[in-house]
Amino acid sequence: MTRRKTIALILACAALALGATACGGDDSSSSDDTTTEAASTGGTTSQSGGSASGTLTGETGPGFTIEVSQDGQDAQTVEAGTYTLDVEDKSDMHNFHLIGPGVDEEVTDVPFVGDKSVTVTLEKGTYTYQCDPHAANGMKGTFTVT
Ligand SMILES: [Cu+2]
Repeated sequence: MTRRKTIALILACAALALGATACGGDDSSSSDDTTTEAASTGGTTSQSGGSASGTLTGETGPGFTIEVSQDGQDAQTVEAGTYTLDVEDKSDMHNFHLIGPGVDEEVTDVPFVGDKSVTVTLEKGTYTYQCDPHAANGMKGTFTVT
């Protein structure tokens, strides 16, 4: 009985000691998040002519998800230009709506199910894609055009 207690105590101490050192040594790397987000350089940049510069893929449904991807990856930063936007609408309860500088395009409406393709010209700024009935429930996303 007494033996057990002693062992438990020793173990507890060891754990405490370990915890203490772990905590102590942990403070070294509070990286300063200096995001070089460059307070936006002036507006006039190449408006790369009329030709399509790529393809974006949109997907809405069948669940409460919506996304835009480029080259198979979630689109987060996209270069300005003209794009073919292929939207796959997998549900009759969701739509696909793209909103941003110069664009306010409901590519598919709620009852529509299937694929639709539109051409969009993206300018610098932030674009939001959403399902209108469920945007408030988080069924939306954004990407940045640079
Ligand atoms: Cu929806």
